[in-house]
Amino acid sequence: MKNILIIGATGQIGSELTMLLRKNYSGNVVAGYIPGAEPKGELKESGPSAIVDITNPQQIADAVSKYQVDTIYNLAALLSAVAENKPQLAWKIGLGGLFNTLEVAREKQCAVFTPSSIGSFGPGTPKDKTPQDTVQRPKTMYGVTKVSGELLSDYYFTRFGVDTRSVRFPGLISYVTPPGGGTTDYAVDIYYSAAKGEKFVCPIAEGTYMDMMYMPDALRAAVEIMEADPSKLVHRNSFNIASMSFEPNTIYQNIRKYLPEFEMQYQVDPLRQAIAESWPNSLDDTCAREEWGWKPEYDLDAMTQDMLAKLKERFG
Ligand code: AKB
Repeated sequence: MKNILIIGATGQIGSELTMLLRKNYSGNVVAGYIPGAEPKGELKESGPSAIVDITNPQQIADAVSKYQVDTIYNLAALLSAVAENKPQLAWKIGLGGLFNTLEVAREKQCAVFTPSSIGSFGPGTPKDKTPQDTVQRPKTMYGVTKVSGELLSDYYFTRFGVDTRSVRFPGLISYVTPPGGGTTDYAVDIYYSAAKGEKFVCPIAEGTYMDMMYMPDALRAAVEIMEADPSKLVHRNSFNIASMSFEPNTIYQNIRKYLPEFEMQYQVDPLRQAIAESWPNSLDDTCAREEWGWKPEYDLDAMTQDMLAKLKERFG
């Protein structure tokens, strides 16, 4: 049995991870949310929820005490493009919020999962098959919070024994809850346009490669890293994980296999393009494979078939 608190449970990852954890574990799986982003439908009905604003340490501590939480999934963050427009808030949530979470975890002996990202790398990082341990000098506030979060999480493990673990997520693609304000969002939006029969206007230039992952693989990674045998972990915060790397024309051509009429044009967004160009083309995930058995299940074609089938059910 596990009692779990998910902070940011109604966001892109949280809405699906909360449901998966409720299926996997018999204890309390508490959906932490902020006012204005209340859980709805199955997410609301299937388990407890609590107002947990990550910038409010008392709210985190109260939820942890009330539900005897032993594991916290900290999913609160502003995504990369939004964070560039609101850097102060991005730091407050990303780093201030993580500090609050780790302090509660230290006092109440909780394990903590906090995702990092391909955004924790920068232009000085080797671009192809980026190694696990390498240069991390990001140029975005999002990246600065992610690399600082990795360091802070490792510090709480070595200094206080808090069981912190995490992965560096690529762009995540899902048909459930849309992302808000990321650089990789185009790879979600393109499927919505295709399924609705609309032309897609791509904000990222042809030839710009980034690592991507289908949500079921990402959710499995978040569960498996927290289940991993700690004696096998050489690394903790954070593991490179990977499943596919593509650029806009590759995904467009893949969708056209199933929808030959689908059209796309480019209208590059300078902010997102600059961020994308500062990130790696692809990550080397050997350490995750060796230390806790990470293995993706979806490639681009399998993801496209599933995304189009699910979105077509919704949009007809
Ligand atoms: C973003 O684009 O900001 C995120 C990420 C890759 O971390 N999806």
